[in-house]
Amino acid sequence: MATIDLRSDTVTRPTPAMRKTIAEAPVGDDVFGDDPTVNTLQEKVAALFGHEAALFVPSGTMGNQICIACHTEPGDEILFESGAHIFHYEVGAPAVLSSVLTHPIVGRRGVITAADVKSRIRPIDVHCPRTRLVALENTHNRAGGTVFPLDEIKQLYALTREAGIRLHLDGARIWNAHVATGIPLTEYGRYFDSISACFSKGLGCPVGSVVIGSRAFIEKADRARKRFGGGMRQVGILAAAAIHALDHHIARMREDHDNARYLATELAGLPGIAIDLEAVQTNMVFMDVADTGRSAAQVATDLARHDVWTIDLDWTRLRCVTHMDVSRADCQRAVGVFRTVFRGYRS
Ligand code: TLP
Repeated sequence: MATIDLRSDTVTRPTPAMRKTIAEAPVGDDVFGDDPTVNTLQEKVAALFGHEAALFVPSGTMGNQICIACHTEPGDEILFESGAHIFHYEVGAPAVLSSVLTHPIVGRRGVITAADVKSRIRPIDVHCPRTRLVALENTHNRAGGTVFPLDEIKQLYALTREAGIRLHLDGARIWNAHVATGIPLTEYGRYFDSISACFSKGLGCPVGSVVIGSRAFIEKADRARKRFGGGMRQVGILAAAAIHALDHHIARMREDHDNARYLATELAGLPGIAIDLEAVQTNMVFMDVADTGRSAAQVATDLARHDVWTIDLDWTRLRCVTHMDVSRADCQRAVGVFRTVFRGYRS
């Protein structure tokens, strides 16, 4: 049986049409700014978000870290929701690469409010680190692919303007938020000083992310990218995949969201699984399997024996992510496998 890989939307493989675009892409040396396909992509993405400029980068992690480095000085403090990717999954990079303090705030389904942030902004005082940056995540990965409400974003934007601090968006999956809400990308773009977005997740590209901001910010980001070793040469072959994905793979994400909803509603009824259905808003399904008396890692191993791959996030939580390479029929088969495995736990 073919494997159904629900570990992440990063596992997608380029489609034949995407491979053809890659093969035909005109290229040049992008460190010299000579790659026409990269330049087209950067202009296209800047326009999509209503910003002046954009910069193609190798990964979402590098995109976030470039932005943190450009907004801060050593000893500054950055605020974010406690489940943020930049805090959990970027290998301590804010401390190592930018020498900043990280200040996590426990939110609700990945959302922190202006009031949460306001009370944490440091006074201007010789003893204190300077609060410099607030980073939001939309959709929020560790909260289950949840959407950050636009009204809250607007209030955080107003607060950061008033306080003279910057607002960054880890928009690795901003496309999913856009598809789930119908809110235009330009509208999201209005409220952030910088955005990092990924092509290599639900959009189905093999590699690539982008940083978006003002022209002055992107000039600074270009230097940081080079310093971090992210200057790339004939990278138009990857930018071509991203252009193709923007043209063909955004609207179809609705299918991924429908598949996640299908999985969640079917699995929520199984004894041993607890799912917060309200948190299932895009292409992820998180479930707590503590009631099985087994660790999430053990459950993932048992499912994998039947060719259904999931990922354990901690001791009791398991994640399933839907994407381009998972069909409704695959989800139906996966539900059958969950039923078999969980039935086994009761006997
Ligand atoms: N997330 C990956 C893993 O790193 C956990 C995944 O499988 O979900 N921001 C967010 C919100 C992300 O979810 C990710 C990747 C990144 C940034 C980093 O992107 P990459 O992997 O391109 O560095």
